[in-house]
Amino acid sequence: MSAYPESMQASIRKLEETRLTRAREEIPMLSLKGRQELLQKFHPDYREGGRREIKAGVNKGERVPNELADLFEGRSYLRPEAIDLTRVRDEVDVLVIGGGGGGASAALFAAELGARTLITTKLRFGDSNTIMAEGGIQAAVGEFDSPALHYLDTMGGGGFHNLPNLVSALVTDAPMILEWLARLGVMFDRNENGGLLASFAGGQCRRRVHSAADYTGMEIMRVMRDDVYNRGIEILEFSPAVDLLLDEQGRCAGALFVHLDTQEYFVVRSKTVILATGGIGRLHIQGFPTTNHYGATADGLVIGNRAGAKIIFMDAIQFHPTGTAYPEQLLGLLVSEAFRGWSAQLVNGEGKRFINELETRDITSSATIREVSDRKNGVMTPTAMQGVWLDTPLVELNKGKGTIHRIFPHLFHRFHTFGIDIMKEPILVYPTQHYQNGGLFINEGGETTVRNLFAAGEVSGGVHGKNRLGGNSLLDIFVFGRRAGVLAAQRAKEIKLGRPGLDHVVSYEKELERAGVLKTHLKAPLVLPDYRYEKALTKVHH
Ligand code: MEZ
Repeated sequence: MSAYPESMQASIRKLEETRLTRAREEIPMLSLKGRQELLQKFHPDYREGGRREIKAGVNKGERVPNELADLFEGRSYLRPEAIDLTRVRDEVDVLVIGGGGGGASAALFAAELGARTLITTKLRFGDSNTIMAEGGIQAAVGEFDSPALHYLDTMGGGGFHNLPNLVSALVTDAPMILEWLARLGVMFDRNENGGLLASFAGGQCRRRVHSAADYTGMEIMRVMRDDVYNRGIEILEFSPAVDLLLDEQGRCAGALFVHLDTQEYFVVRSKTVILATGGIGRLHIQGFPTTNHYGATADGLVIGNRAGAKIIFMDAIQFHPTGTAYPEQLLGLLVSEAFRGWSAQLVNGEGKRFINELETRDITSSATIREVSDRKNGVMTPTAMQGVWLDTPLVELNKGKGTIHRIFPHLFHRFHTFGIDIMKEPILVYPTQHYQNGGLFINEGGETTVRNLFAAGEVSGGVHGKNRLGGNSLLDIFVFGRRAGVLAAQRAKEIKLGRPGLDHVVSYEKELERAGVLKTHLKAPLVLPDYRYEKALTKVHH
């Protein structure tokens, strides 16, 4: 018996009727012009009224999503005048803020160089978008692949906006990072000869995504956490950073924290600081659901901006084409792009394909939005959510029986819990907020425009241009985590700690006030998402 309600089954029957002919159908990739038109008409980044200018600080004039602009206009989490900056809990060489893959790798490489290193994290060590990553990590190690091809794909995927020096660092470090992870003990999928298995993601000319089934991030974090614990690196959990501290010369010199249980604040002084606070999915840009973990509330961007770090491409948000649209309990959760790499097709309510599934994410998501909102070919759920089908049984048909159990055990189990057998029935999907393509501007060493402040992973920007390719995020956190960790540890050797202060917070707020946009009722960073109002879950605009 199907777990889908009768109202959704008519379209499943249409999908089944067309499956065998569809399986052989070729849909050409769109022309550059066709892509541009589709984006401009249907991608949420281009929606009228979705973004506005920042009115104060170093990023004045930049356009960012309204939800982030609100936080940039909020008040500091703690009133600077009430802070006793002598309440110092720790004094270290390298302070790493964030407990995902970027933070863990930065800390490992800094500690390796002898730096006294501290990791702080808002929730538990490992709670992050890294641990939720499904599909895998890119690295050009295949026989007919090269970093040069990886470079071209990444630039093309980002609309050629990407900063070339960062892309070059990304793709040339990638094989070394993959080997480092494998040596640490990450159990990547391998073929019968022991070689690394690789699959396609959108926008790639070669199979280049390496996975550990469909829980690659979980497997990587298992190993990362062990290594951090084994090396005795200190970790402070449940301790969000609520502001950065700058010395008399405007260099980063530590951070101010609040303990989530006690609400007491404390200071960590540090010669260098690495922000690895992750993404912003829990701001639910334009009401979209998200794939992100609970702590993804833009904290690093908020405190980095306030401290004077430049941002780049923060107008570009990534909506992953295959967020779950049914059942409602799974709304927005990721259904890996790897499914499309393994031949699953996107199918509308009439049983027809509407886009080549290996177009980049911005294009595929825009095509789905067009299918639902403009062409009215979506499939409606009983709670009026709409989506299109991801024809997962095709994977078993094309790639052989048992492929889903082997490659997608986690997703099989997740849907099975709700009575849906994805080997026999499709999954209803709709774009979901997945990633911020931009972030804090960094150089190849991971340093931001504030001296001694580094950033790694999703909080940083530039490398992905305006649209990241699948598998480049698990890669970027380790490439730039390592680079930031190494440079911060080296730099720390030359630094004499200055006197940390919060004057920059006071002057930023004054500037907001003068511009008439200070939101006195809103504390920033948000720290935890706010689900008390209707804004959060099902308010997707079709
Ligand atoms: O890099 C990603 O975001 C990725 C590979 C996600 C996925 O679809 O699995």
